[in-house]
Amino acid sequence: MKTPEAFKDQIYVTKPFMPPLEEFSSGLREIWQNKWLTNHGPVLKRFEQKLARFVRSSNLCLFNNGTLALQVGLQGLRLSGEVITTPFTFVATTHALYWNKIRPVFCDIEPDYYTLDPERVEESITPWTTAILAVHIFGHPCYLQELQDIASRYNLSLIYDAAHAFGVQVAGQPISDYGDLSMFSFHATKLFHSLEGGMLVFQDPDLKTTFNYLQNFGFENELEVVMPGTNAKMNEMQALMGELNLEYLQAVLDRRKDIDSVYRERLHGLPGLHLTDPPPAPVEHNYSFFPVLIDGEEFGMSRDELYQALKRFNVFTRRYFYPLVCDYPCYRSIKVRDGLPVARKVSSRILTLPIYYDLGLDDVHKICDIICYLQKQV
Ligand code: T4K
Repeated sequence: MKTPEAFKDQIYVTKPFMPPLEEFSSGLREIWQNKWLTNHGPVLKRFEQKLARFVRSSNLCLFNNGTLALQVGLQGLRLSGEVITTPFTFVATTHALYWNKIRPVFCDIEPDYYTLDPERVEESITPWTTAILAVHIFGHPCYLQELQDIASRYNLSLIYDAAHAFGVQVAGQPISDYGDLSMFSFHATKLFHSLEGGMLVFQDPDLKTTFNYLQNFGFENELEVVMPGTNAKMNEMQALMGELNLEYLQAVLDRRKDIDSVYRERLHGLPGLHLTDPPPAPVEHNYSFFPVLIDGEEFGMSRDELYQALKRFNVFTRRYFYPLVCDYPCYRSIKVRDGLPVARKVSSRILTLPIYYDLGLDDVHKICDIICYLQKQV
């Protein structure tokens, strides 16, 4: 097989979708005229209303990033003690617990979609458990019914880190309909972004006031502070980017679906490369990542060797999420009940391939050519 040519420019795991510059500049003109840049300005209010229609709920609150949204969410629910969570996630999930002085209890994941394994969750409950913090990792919905049953039976809060799950629907309902609270990240690397940003969607309408206090220093009015809040507000430029991007969301989802199909068609059956099945109906997926697992022996090179080899072709994949969060020095002292065998296996084999709106299908074919070439070389 002829050696494929390297890409001229670097291909990253993701690239932000950018709306037409003219639309952004015309929005900036409005902001310039308003001279209102943050603290619940008119663009933010408009964006909030559009999102409320999108998630079919007005129980939402916007933040300057997803991490602070989650920290505020946990604080507003007044959680303490232990919270059961996954080690196979971005560090921010666990950091949000730590910043609330909550002890994370790491629990193993299931091997199909890499979300929390409900059986392991139930085994991890102690008298100190107050909540389950599960992650819809790569946009794969968790075992929603099973986790809800456990949460209801043990009277626990059920919180979803839905950082990857914007746009995911289950039986025609937004994924935020599940659990007590969902946090979405609108970071630049996400399929839907507001430069940086975050959103909480929740079931209890009374929480909205609490979250609004908590994200704005606890101010009730000029003279009264009702709780020790932080500063976690979304500003007007973020809101503008989000508002514009919402108009293009369907186009972004469609393109990602096409990219996902090409990868599946081209990489299916490649020895040592395991594709993750798309979530089954009635889930409408958002194709936020394209994760594959590499079995080093069968593939002929390890996941890390493939990751390095792809760089020589200017393809910059990522090992999301390796190492496991429980293996970072700041969390290593926390004992885990079992060895987290599934999470360890997945984390040591995972590789997420490039997927984003501007990635041409020819480029996806070329990435597949390179992977097939590397596999045959060994
Ligand atoms: N929970 C979960 C499960 C999460 O995945 C995240 C964030 C959070 C919570 C917290 O939400 P936020 O507070 O971030 O809203 C990135 C993102 O920074 C992070 O938001 C995201 N998860 C995580 C999965 O990925 P890095 O350190 O991998 O980002 P970075 O800068 O290496 O970017 C990745 C690639 O994206 C680069 O190779 C190039 C490309 N890129 C990046 C940026 C920032 C661009 O093309 N343009 C850009 O502006 O964490």
